Amino acid sequence: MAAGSARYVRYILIAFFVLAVFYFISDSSNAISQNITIPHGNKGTDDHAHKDAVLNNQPNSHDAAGDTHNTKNKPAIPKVGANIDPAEYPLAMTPNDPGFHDLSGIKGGPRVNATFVTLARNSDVWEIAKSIRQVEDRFNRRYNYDWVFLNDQPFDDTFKKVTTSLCSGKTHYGLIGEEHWGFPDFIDQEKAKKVREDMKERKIIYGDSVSYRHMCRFESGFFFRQPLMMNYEYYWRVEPSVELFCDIHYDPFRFMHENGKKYSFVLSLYEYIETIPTLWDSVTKFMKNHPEHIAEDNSMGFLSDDGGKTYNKCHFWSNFEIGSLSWLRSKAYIDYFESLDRDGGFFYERWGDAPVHSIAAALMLPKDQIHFFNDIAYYHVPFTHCPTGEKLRTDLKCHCDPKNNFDWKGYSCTSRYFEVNGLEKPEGWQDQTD
Ligand SMILES: Nc1nc2c(ncn2[C@@H]2O[C@H](COP(=O)(O)OP(=O)(O)OP(=O)(O)O)[C@@H](O)[C@H]2O)c(=O)[nH]1
Ligand SMILES: *[C@@H]1O[C@H](CO)[C@@H](O)[C@H](O)[C@H]1NC(C)=O
Ligand SMILES: *[C@@H]1O[C@H](CO)[C@@H](O)[C@H](O)[C@H]1NC(C)=O
Ligand SMILES: [Mg+2]
Repeated sequence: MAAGSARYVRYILIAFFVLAVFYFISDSSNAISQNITIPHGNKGTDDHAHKDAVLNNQPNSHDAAGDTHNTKNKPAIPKVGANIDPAEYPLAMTPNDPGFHDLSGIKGGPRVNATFVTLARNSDVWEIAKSIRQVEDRFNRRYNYDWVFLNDQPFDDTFKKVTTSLCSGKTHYGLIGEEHWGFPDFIDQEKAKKVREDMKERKIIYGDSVSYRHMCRFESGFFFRQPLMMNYEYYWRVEPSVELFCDIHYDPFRFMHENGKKYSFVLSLYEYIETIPTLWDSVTKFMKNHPEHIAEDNSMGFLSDDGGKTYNKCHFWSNFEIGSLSWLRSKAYIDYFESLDRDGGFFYERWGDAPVHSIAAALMLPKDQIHFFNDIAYYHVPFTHCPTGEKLRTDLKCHCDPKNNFDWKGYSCTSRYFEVNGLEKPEGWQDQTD
């Protein structure tokens, strides 16, 4: 009897021990055994339930699908999140920095409060799919930042299914309210219509389009205050049909955040003057009414060749932007947008969001808060930014033809940007001027 009960006690102890070991293993490999169901279970929602989405730290399908679930061969799951000391994970910016060449798995270290953002129609689904695939392959598969999609019409199931399947981070879908996509009441509809007819006759690109104007006004003044965007501090704008040609080895959001950058670009050029004949008058009026918003060390030299009297039409191309949402939500930027909006040029002309953003950044930010990402190679029809410097291109496994690089050609404003900022042009630029 006594011997028998001792045996039972032993069995019970062993059972406990086995359970404890099992629990320990399953807990330490929690993220793996959770599989992709947990992160994906939260994806594709329209609601604003954001819970743990910001600084999201779940491994994703790329991680889980790529390997077997063999914990022995699996590298430790990197620490990822908000509360990690950035000093523990220095940004590897050049090939000589430790960790630069490691592009495998989920990158450890902190994440910035940031998201990708795309304005698109349902019919753009396959073109945005191409863009997403490249952004994920070249960068986001290792970082898993969220992606916000915005539309003036409800997104359909195909759009949501396709984009959610391609994004490694969480996806959110927002419907733009009428107050952000339509004619404000102070616009004279007849006058606006006459302008469109006239521009159509003069064959000005998108000159007769109403929706293009709503799009430009939305991107100028409203995307950064959509409810879904209020959950973030930084954004990276991605349009349908764009390409990324080089690996991105470090987190550009972290670069922006840690270096105090508020706006960035890869391509710059001259605007068609027919679309903005009175934009500079409007800007001049704003500067006079709000001298308090003009930065002391501004980039007026980028915008004007005569100290501000006239606009030289230089702007950063806004279909690519990584920037600060807090800056766009600041009183300075809102005062600027509202002042321009009242003057009516989004409808009585065809002001683009590119010159609107660029003029704001150049006048209201100190020079050193604007950044040129030479190492992010990019294409949006018809222009290419392919990094200058053969060593850089091979280090980053670029697949762009350097002959197509637009930076140093006559119609680009990037040379002027370098001059205004006293920057030295990258070696080899002379070979790409035509
Ligand atoms: N939801 C929605 N999105 C739009 C509309 N018009 C444009 N967009 C989006 O707004 C962005 C800019 O529009 P684009 O048509 O690419 O304008 P663009 O870049 O000046 O011109 P392209 O050279 O044709 O690319 C893209 O992300 C489009 O998908 C619209 O009417 N509704
Ligand atoms: C992983 O996910 C698949 C499909 O969602 C499910 O069938 C499987 O049981 C999951 N595995 C684990 C370990 O949770
Ligand atoms: C991210 O930024 C938004 C907007 O400022 C803020 O409301 C939110 O609390 C931030 N999230 C985190 C985790 O810091
Ligand atoms: Mg476009």
